[in-house]
Amino acid sequence: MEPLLTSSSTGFNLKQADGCWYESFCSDVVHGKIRLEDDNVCCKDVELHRVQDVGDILPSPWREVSWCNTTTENLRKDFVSYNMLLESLPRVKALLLGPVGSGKSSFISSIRSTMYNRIVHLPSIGTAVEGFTQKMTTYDIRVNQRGPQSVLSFCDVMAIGDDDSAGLSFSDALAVIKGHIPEGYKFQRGVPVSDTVSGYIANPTLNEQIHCVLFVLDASKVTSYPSSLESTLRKLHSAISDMRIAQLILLTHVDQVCLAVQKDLQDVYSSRAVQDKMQKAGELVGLPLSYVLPVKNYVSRLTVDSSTDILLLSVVMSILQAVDDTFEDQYSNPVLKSDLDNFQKKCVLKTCSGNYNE
Ligand SMILES: Nc1nc2c(ncn2[C@@H]2O[C@H](COP(=O)(O)OP(=O)(O)O)[C@@H](O)[C@H]2O)c(=O)[nH]1
Ligand SMILES: [Mg+2]
Repeated sequence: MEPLLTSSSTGFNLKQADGCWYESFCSDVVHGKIRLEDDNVCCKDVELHRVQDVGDILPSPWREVSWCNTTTENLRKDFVSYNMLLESLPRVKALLLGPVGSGKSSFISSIRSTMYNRIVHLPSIGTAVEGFTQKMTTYDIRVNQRGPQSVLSFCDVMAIGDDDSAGLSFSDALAVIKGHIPEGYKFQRGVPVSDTVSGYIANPTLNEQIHCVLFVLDASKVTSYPSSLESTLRKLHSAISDMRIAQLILLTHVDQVCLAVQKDLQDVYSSRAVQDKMQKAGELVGLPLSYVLPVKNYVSRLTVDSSTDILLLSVVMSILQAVDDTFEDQYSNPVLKSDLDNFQKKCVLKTCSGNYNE
């Protein structure tokens, strides 16, 4: 009688003979002979239950999300009808900053996919070692493909490197944030942006500068990023805080750190692995967990789905609210055009050295 099923970890064997099932347990060094006194117990019916390791799934989610189509629709409506606190700011510019392959370009196409209700392919996505995105490119987000422009746009730039000599340098990142860099500028390693660059914007207005920085990190790599990247991120975080510009952390690839989340994105806030990675992402930059937003970009699906859209649209709403939160204390309310003009005058910057010319 050959065993039909053998489990080496439990010493469990299951056999069938003459229409009967027989079960037995062999002794092993770990478990010994622990279960049945008699071997080859004959059973009429055998029910097999597989006990999965549920350690990774928390008993209840730690952030509440209502995963239904109504939520997606409400988020979409809230986004397209959003009125910025600063009414005279026509467009919020969010900059994506992160290492190569963290999913910056994929995130932009994912947001467009959500809005167009179909998968959008941008040309600059891939796995080139040094990153595909070399140029400063601004992507507007329309409410649908031929519809009006929303209040939000994203700036994609060269990836930040493990240290200042590779990728976007610290001073170049600050120059982008302050609005000195013209659209289409091609970054060059080892050649910092200066005011001799063609199209250099010497006196950027509030509309030309970045209003929110999104640090984009890959959940499957947050525990293995080099410490040099951590110090670059922390330095940027500190400089951006001094400039009173909103910042958030976007944690991509959450589908790659937890099998349950890969199968069902709705487990994202029940997954201990995702929670740990979010915690780690916050620590890398130096921001609290509430600033960390998990997403799964559209990279393999050919159609959009409601759960993915909910996380993506939640990021969009968080950006707009974070920008409002940072402006709230800088303006009287209601916001007047004169307030904006005064603020813009204050924001005229001398150089890319990091200081406002107050
Ligand atoms: N599984 C998974 N793959 C992703 C995700 N986001 C991006 N990718 C993949 O990661 C790679 C790099 O993405 P890309 O957007 O070009 O990164 P960038 O260098 O930061 O612009 C591409 O192959 C994407 O398909 C995600 O959320 N989940
Ligand atoms: Mg890119």
